[in-house]
Amino acid sequence: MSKRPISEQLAARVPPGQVLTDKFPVLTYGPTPPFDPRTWDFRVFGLVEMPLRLTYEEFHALPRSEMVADFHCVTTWSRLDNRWEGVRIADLMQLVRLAPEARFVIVHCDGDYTTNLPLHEFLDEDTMLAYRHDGRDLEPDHGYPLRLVVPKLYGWKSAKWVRALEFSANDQRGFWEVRGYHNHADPWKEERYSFQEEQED
Ligand SMILES: Nc1nc2c(c(=O)[nH]1)N[C@H]1C(S)=C(S)[C@@H](COP(=O)(O)O)O[C@H]1N2
Ligand SMILES: [Mo]
Repeated sequence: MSKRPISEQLAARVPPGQVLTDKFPVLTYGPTPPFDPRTWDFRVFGLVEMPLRLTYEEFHALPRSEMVADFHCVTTWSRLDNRWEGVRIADLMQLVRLAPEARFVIVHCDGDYTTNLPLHEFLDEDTMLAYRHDGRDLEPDHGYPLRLVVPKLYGWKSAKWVRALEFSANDQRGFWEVRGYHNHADPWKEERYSFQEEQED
C-alpha cells in the first residue's frame, strides 16, 4: 500500500475507508478455474426475446473498446486508472432484446461464483466485459478469458471468468451477497455489509 502523500485531486477519487495500491492483488474465493477455448462459451438467457450463445471466437469478433477506471475492493484496497479492453455492455446489448419485466442481472461464472446487479446500473455506459488489462491479456487469476468490470461498485461485483448473464424480474443475491456482503455495494456510501441494508429505508 502506498504511503506517499497523494494530491487532493487523487484523494477525491478514493472512497472512504480505502487505501491506494499500485499492485494488482488477486482476490478470489477458491481456485482459478481451467479454461479451454474450444469448449468455452458465453450465454445470455432469462428475460430476453432470444437467448444468445457465442463461442470464444464469436465473442472476440464483437466491437472492442477501451476504458480507464478505478477499482475498489471491499477489503480496503483501491487501484486507480486501470485500462480495460473488451466489449462494452452497451455494445453487447445491441444483440439482446430484453423483456420489459427484466430488472436485474445475475452474472454466472466458472467456479460457481455469481453476483447480482440492478439492470439500470449494469446498462450504464461504464460497464464492460473485459479480456485485457493495462495493455496485456488478463492473467488467468484476474479472470481470463472474460470478466465483468463495474467500476462504481465494490470489486466483488466485477465477476471474473464470466460465462453467462441471466436477466430476471426478481433480484437473486449472489455468492458474496448471501455471505454477508451488501446487496448493492456502492463504495462511496461504504455499502460493505448486508446488515447495513436493515438500517436503510
Ligand atoms: N468468479 C469470481 N469473481 C470474482 C471473485 C471471485 O472470488 N470469483 N472475487 C471478487 C472480488 S472480492 C474482487 S475484489 C475482484 C478482484 O479482482 P482481481 O482478483 O482481479 O483483483 O474480483 C471479484 N470477482
Ligand atoms: Mo473484493
